[in-house]
This record gives sequence, C-alpha cells and structure tokens, in this order.
Amino acid sequence: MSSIPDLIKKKRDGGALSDEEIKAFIARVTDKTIQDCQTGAMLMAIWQKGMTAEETATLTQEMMSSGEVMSWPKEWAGLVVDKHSTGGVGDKVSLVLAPALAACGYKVPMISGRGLAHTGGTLDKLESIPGFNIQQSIDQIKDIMDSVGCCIVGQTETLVPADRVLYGVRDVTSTVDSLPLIAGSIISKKGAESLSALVLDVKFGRAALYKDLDSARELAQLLVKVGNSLGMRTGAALSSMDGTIGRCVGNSLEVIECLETLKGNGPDDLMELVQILGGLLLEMTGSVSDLSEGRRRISDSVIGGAALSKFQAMMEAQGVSREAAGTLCSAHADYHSVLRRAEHRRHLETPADGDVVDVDGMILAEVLHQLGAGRSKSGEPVNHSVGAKLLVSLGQKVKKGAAWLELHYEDPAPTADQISRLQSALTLGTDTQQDAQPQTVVRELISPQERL
Ligand code: IUR
Repeated sequence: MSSIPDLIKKKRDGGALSDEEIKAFIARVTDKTIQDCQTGAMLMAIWQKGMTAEETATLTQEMMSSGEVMSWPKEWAGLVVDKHSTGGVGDKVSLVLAPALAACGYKVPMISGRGLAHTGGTLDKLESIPGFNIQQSIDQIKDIMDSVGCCIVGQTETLVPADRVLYGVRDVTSTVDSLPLIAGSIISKKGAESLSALVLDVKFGRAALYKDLDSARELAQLLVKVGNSLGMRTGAALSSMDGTIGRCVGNSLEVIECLETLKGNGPDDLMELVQILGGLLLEMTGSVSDLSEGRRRISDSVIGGAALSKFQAMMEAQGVSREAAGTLCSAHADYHSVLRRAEHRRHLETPADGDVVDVDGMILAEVLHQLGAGRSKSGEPVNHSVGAKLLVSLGQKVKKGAAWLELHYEDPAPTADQISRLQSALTLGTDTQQDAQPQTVVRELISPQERL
C-alpha cells in the first residue's frame, strides 16, 4: 500500500486515485492517524487537479461508511426521502417541505445545518421556537419518524465523522470550493440517512454558492451522479437566488412566514419551490406518474392543512410545549406571544416614484448578519429576532416615501452606513414592467438519469 506522501504526490501530479487509495486516505482521516498538514496537502491537490466522477463517487462512499449508517424498518422501503439545498437568503423550504412530505405518507429524517456567513440555517430558524430541540439521537429520530413522519435535527456525532475532519481542514486551507469535495461532503451525509430518494436544490445567483447557471449545473450534475451511485434516486432543481425566497429574512420572521405558508397563505416563490422539490421526490419514488401530479399532491397537503398538523406534531415531538405549538398553528395566531420579537422596528422608505426592478438579497443578508441575525464563525450565537420583511414585490409601482422594508433590530441601532447599504438593495426603474415580471424560481431540472 502506498504511503500518504505517495498518495498526495500522485494527486498533486494529476493522477487518478484508485478505490484502495481513496479508502486508505479516508480511513487514516477517520482514525486520526494522518497529520493535519498531510490532509491539507491532499485537499489542496484535489482542489487543484480535481477528481473524476468515479473517484468522487468512491470518496463519497468511503466518507459515508466512516461512521454509522442509519437503518430503517422494512415497511418504510421506498418512503424515506430528504432534500438538500446549497443555501440562500430566506430559504425556509425545509420547514414547509418536510411536514408536507410527511402528510403525503413519507418518512423524512431531515438532518440540517446552521447558518454561516450570509446564508441562513434551518436549525437556527427552528431554534427561534422556544423549546425546539434539534439534538436528537438516532433512536429518537426513528421514534419521531414513526409517530409523526418527519423530524428536523442536527448532525449526530456518529454520522460521517470523516466529513467533520475534512470540513474543518477545508475551512482553514481555502479548499471549500472544490466540486468533488463539496459533492463528497453533501452526498455522504445524505447517504448515511439511507434514503430511497434525495432531491437537491442547487442555487445560482448573487446570493448563492455559485453565481452562474453553468457552474451550478455542473455541481448539480455531479451531485446527482454521485447520489445515484450510492443507490439513492437523486434528482435536482436549479433555482435562482438573487433576491430572497419569500418576503422574510431572519430566523423567527422566517418561522412565521412558514407557518403562514402552512396555513395556505404562502408566497408564490416559496410554494413553487416546495411543490417542485416535493413533486420530484414523489415522482422519483414512483408514487405519481409525473411531476405535475406530484406538485398537486404536495400543494393539496399544504392547502388542506395536513402539512400544518404534521408541523405541529413535529414541534411537540421535538420539545415545544403543546400550548405553544397550538398557539403557533392556530388561525390568526398571535405569533409574538410565543416567538420573541426584536426590541425595535423601523420602516425604510422608497427614495422616488417608480417600479420595483430589483431587491438584492445579498445586501439584505449581509447587513442583517452584521445586525446579529447570522454568524461569522461556527459556534457563535445568533439573534433569532433580528430580520427584515419585504413590503413590496418585483414589478410593483411605488410612490416616493412608501415603506418597502420593515427592519427588526436590537440595540445598538443600525448605523447610517448600514441603513444606506440596505437602501442600496432596492432598485427602482420606470416603464420596466416587462423586465420586472416575476420569473419562475426553478429554471432547470436534472433528472436521476444522470449517471457516472
Ligand atoms: N454543505 C455541506 O454539507 N458541505 C459542503 O462542503 C458545503 C455545504 I460548500
């Protein structure tokens, strides 16, 4: 067997690593018998020279097998599904999609992440609900899937330990943005959930990991191939991420928007994503014959209230008091009797008459991050109440002085610079209705037929 320096050299010189070589590397990472500098050197060699799709599939398989792989009761065969998003601004899809899928009879062991930099995290959103416990053991996850159908939890210690080590080293060696390393990290964790089907929401645009559609497509195709190579039916949607998803950004405001969506009052873009991602899963698992039937089934579960009941049951199963869950899910709920509200609110006003041509989600996210809604380093706390609500839509005609953004903040108040930066997120135009027509969010689908 080659030594670690030999393996690094082979990759550094552009060679393809064999299955045995990748297996040896991941084994040494997992049992911590490799030096961090060697791991860093190998990751940099992979960043520089890339990996073939076959190498990426082996890397992913070995990462997945580095820890516990979940197993489910036989009766759930074909029913265990999940989705992953590459992250965005106001991306609250999971909170609606997981209960919608549970309402359609699926089992959803959704293992989610926390927010970092400008992207929000599903776990932070849920933790704005007092009592919601995202830390559940594998046995507890099984129990909740059995009784409710879905749970949304944090990564457990035993799943994919190799990813924890590799991600830590990637973070400090500027090797995060490597297609094979991203694919290995994302798909190994989903593989360890032993899913029948996985849907990926790969975003492109100024508030996304990849700014252009072509790069996002390349990542999506790789993720789909590698997911299928592990035996999970995997498909993807490419969706635009320039503004915000829905109208709310910030943890507790996003929870309120999700509850409203589950009560049938959701914004069109959020519902489109929920329906398409859910519909793809229903199609991939064979319970509907085409995507439009899948979309309808998901939509019915939301509009008819079944998904809201699942969300309520999930909250209770994950530690929220029956009274609080009941209040949040009631019609005309007084949300802030349960969810903390920020100390201060302020309206930002439009500087002129015009049509709303653009709202830059990246700018909103960056300023809200500075005001405490996000974190810069993993482990830092976030302020759940800080956020913003968009009061206008693309294409809308506005008069000078109209309120366009409701900012929720704590002390200290935003600086004049921060307010003017927020104002710069809004672009007004005249007679631009043609360009400003809201477009669909999902631009392309990648089918599970993409194979290695
Ligand atoms: N999310 C992951 O789980 N892994 C990664 O490498 C990235 C996002 I980038």
